[in-house]
Amino acid sequence: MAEHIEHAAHAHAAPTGFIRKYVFSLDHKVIGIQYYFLALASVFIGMFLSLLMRIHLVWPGVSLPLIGEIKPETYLSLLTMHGTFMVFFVLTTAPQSGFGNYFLPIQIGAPDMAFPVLNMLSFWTTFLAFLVAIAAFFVEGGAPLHGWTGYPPLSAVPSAGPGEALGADLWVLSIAIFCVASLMGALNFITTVLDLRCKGMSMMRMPLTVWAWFITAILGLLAFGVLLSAGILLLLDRNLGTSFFIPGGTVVNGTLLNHKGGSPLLWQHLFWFFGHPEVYIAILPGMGVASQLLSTFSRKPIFGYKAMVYAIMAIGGLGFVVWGHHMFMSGMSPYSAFAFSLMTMAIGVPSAIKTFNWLGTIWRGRVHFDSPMLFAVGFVSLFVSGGLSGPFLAQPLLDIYLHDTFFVVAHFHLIMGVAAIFGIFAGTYYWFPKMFGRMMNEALAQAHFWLTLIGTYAIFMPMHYEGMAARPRRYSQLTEVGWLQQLTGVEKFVTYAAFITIAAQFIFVFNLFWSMFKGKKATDNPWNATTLEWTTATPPPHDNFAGVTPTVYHGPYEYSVPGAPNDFVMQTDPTPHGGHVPSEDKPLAAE
Ligand code: HEM
Ligand SMILES: [Cu+2]
Repeated sequence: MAEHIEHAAHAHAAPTGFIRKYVFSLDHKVIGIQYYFLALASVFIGMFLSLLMRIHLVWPGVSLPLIGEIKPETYLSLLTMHGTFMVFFVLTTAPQSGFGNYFLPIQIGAPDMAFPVLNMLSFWTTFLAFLVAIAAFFVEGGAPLHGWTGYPPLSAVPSAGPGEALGADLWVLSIAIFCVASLMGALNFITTVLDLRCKGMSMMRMPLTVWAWFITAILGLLAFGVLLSAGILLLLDRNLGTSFFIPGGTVVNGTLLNHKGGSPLLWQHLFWFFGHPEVYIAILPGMGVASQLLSTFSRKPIFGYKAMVYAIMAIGGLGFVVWGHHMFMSGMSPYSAFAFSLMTMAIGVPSAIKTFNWLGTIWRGRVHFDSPMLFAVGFVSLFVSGGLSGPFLAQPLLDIYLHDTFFVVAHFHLIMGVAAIFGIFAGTYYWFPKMFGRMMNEALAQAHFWLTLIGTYAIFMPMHYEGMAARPRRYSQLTEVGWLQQLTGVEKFVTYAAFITIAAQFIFVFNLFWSMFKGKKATDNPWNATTLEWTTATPPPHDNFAGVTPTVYHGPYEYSVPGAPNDFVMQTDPTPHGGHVPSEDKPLAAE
């Protein structure tokens, strides 16, 4: 009875009409799927823009059907919007707001998010930000040139170039709206984890996915507030004549601007105070998914659960004190540079703890290489490959040479871009049966995995060498530059690899939609996993557990427990099982 009252306080009646059910829905599961599809649309926009860039880099004069010739300024617009869509609308949206929305409440045994209306608002606000960003393509001058980092004075002065007038206003506006939406989402996630855990779900029994979403939400709450303020100041500089970021004496196209006293460096500090935590906002949920899957598909408890929790916290915390490593070239004092360098390398410690614990988890496990597991292993591989170049870039002396070269492009695509995308794929193949009630086609999934893994390495590995050969980034046309002639072959190779990798993504999309309607029917727990989403129906009912609040008796990763009847013990299993219990919690205390 008490459970029912508690339950009713957070529940809302199942809606009936199409609009309330699928459009302005309050159901966290529908909202999660909406975020997912927004990210899917964005990733195709982002990929398309990257393909245009790759084509232009090797055949600068070619005229494309419908698009025509790509001018140098168009290249910079493509670049800006590629980075913007990928970072904000894909990597911030799918792993956290998409999967987090759908599975966080279920994994902690809650009927919904703490604030369902706020949740709906945060999705539609994100959608508005998406529309405003798209609009930037279609206004006079087109999309802005200033890159996803929006450095002033270029981003602050409307006359600084095509795309820097209305296009740039729309860009800043879009980012600001996105920040508001993310702040709402972060509040909701944090409150839900703190307040809505079911009986027995102590913090130290939460799946690592929940930990990752929780810490990511805290990072978001701190980081997006700063970017929002910076964005508002930038809008003021652009439209109301203030001078936060524009220094006195700035001359643009022969005209002396009427601004004084501002500092472009102020923007860099504010932006990167957001920007570095942002890369963790993108990657932490993927780490959660990888931990969950490596344990499930190795049929072994996660190695060092508590160490994994503390490592996520440490990465999150240290993430706020390293932003200066993006600014070694800004003329900062060598003492500050040394401090930022030291702090950056300190992040290597919790990152290595996570990596070794992942390896410890699969070590001597009975590993099943189903597609979710392949992508989880791919995630670890990309995270390590991208991570190894980090300590090089963290050395101010080396960074002075490598900064703004393709070495950096290689580094961040591997560790943040593609690793996080692999986390999204892993989550999709793993949770699709629960979300849509059917299995995805495994043969197509395996083909998708191998093509994507080999393809991304083929695209991004050679970029390290290009960077070391001093090929600068954010330049539209370098085919005529003497010392870069020797790279023409590598450049072509990368572009062909991009063609193949992007083509492989159509296998994924086909599989996604085909399986929704034609896939094999899924059971409630197709992977024999232990966490709460696998205890409920497939797909879950409107209030997740059909009116019964679950009670949790076990940690999240009790696989191959000696004496237990199966090789997995569900978190809700009330029966005692003999032998040693690997969870760090006492087995049968439901608190
Ligand atoms: C199909 C895979 C991809 C290809 C072929 C690709 C290609 C490129 C290229 C050619 C550039 C421009 C480099 C330059 O001239 O400086 C770039 C920049 C960038 N990409 Fe990607 N990319 C891909 C996927 C991604 C993903 C998944 C992300 C997610 C984080 C991402 C984020 C970025 C960012 C943030 C920039 C920098 C934009 C800027 O400098 O303002 N990319 N990418
Ligand atoms: Cu950083």
